[in-house]
Amino acid sequence: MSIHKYLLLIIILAYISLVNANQVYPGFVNPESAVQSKNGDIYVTEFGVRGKDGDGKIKKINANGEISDFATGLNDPRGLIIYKGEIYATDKDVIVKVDMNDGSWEVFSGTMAFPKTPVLLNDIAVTPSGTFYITDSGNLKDGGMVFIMDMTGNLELLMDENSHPSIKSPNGVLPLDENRFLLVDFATGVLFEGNKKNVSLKKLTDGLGAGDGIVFLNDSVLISDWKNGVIHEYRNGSLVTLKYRFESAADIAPTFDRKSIIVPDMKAGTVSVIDIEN
Ligand SMILES: [Ca+2]
Ligand SMILES: [Ca+2]
Repeated sequence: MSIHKYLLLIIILAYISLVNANQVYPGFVNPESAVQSKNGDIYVTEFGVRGKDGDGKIKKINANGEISDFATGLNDPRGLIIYKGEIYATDKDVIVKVDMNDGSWEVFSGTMAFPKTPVLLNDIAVTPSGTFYITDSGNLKDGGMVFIMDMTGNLELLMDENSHPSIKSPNGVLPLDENRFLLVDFATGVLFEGNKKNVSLKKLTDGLGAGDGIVFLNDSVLISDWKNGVIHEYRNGSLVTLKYRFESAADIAPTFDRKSIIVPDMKAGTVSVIDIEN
């Protein structure tokens, strides 16, 4: 490598570390989603090889930054959430429940429990009273679905392309209260506000690229854009792209103190924790 190329590389690396501040944890194989528990542990899904069964994991980053396998033997886990002391995760075509004490897991809702055959289960989110929203991204172009699950594991189809033609490949979902929720579509980059009670869907904005995760933080909505490796901020009806750069920003999550966000970078194999300046 010539001295000029070497210096250019140094400048690029310095720039990357400057714009993506705080901690970066390497060594993940296709990390997709993260959640932080109140004691500071960060749980990260990694689906390994897509379509290969048994190589999916949930890894744990403890408060000292040490990374370990927490739950193993999964297939293609993506979204995960902590509710009443348990982890619930989507795993390709089932929902699993993971014991937070030892990482042992069981299928909570199997494939046959779905009213329509799941294809690529993606995000999972829950309201305070225990209504789960689960997205299925279909073939990533269309065929997606949004399901509702209760605490007994019973599932209902809330919407799909037949009932709502703008549903193509739903990915990130975030409840706002017991009925209203935000939904972003990976295929079209459209952000919607939905209503479970009257099964309605209203477009808020487009231009989100391949929309993945949604976080509500400090009166603004942050949406990761997997394809462009950026995070967009939606506030008061307008859209701004934040300065942070990734290879492929997957499903973002707030830290437990809600001061920072956790960004799994699927292609880079890293998990970053970044402060969002306001
Ligand atoms: Ca896999
Ligand atoms: Ca996702």
